[in-house]
Amino acid sequence: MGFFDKLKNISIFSGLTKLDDDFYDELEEKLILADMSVDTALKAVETLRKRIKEEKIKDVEEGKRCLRSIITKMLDVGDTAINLSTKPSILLFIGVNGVGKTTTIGKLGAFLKKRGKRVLLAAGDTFRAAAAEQLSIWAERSGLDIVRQDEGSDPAAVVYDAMNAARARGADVVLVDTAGRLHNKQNLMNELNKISRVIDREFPGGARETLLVMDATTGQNGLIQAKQFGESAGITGIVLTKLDGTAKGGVVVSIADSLQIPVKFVGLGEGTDDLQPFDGASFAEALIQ
Ligand SMILES: Nc1nc2c(ncn2[C@@H]2O[C@H](COP(=O)(O)OP(=O)(O)O)[C@@H](O)[C@H]2O)c(=O)[nH]1
Ligand SMILES: [Mg+2]
Repeated sequence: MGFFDKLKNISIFSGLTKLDDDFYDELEEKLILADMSVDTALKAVETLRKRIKEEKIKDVEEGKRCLRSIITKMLDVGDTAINLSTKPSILLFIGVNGVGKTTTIGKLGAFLKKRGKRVLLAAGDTFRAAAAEQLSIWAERSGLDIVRQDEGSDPAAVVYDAMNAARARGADVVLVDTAGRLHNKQNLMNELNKISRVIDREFPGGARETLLVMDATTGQNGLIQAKQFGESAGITGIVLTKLDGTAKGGVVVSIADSLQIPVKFVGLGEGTDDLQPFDGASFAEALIQ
């Protein structure tokens, strides 16, 4: 069983038997039902129409393969691997409350540890004590180091501590959790800038990523949020969570296409193993059935 089998496809091609005008209309409708934005669905269908004509495709099955390759290409907007080229490398997780930042850090920490990396977690969500507690549970479960401070302390101070701990303990990767409470852009920018300055000072030239975590079930709303965060934060990759059990995988394509930022990981459940590095071709194959 492939990992993306947990993604419910909506049988986009079922019932489509002839490559006529109805075919394109129905296809577009089904892509939108799978939570692709109208723009992205139109673009995919128009590209397919063109290629079917150019390549003189007659067979629906071949049309399906063609659409998969179009979707794969739309998803290919940058490097899907995370940059771990320096010791330590620093990954910052941002996104609104409840999207799955802390859970993703727990899962990714375990994933990296399994691959021989020394992982340090930084509990930069100091807004609620429960957030650091939740991260500590993940750290304990997977045997990862963690740096935390009291509720209400400055997230940049937590990051400063984490940088020192990373040096002392020889960490390969530092995963930094943040709060999702940053209700306006100025706030967000100030807080992220402050964290950035600390990292720059402590590890000049260190490999760094800012990963925007998004909840797939929020669909097009999530896309608007992502745009707002993206304008402030210099995002280098997307983590899309909660793709398990939704029939809304199409949103992945809209996100990559409209933000031109690569999806790097997807979450398909709440367990330790429910995180997967993203691969556009496998995803397109699972989505277009
Ligand atoms: N089904 C499912 N639930 C998830 C996934 N990722 C996170 N969650 C759940 O979403 C809720 C919020 O996650 P949390 O990590 O606390 O979000 P945060 O506020 O962004 O840190 C928790 O109940 C998680 O267990 C996922 O990939 N699939
Ligand atoms: Mg959290």
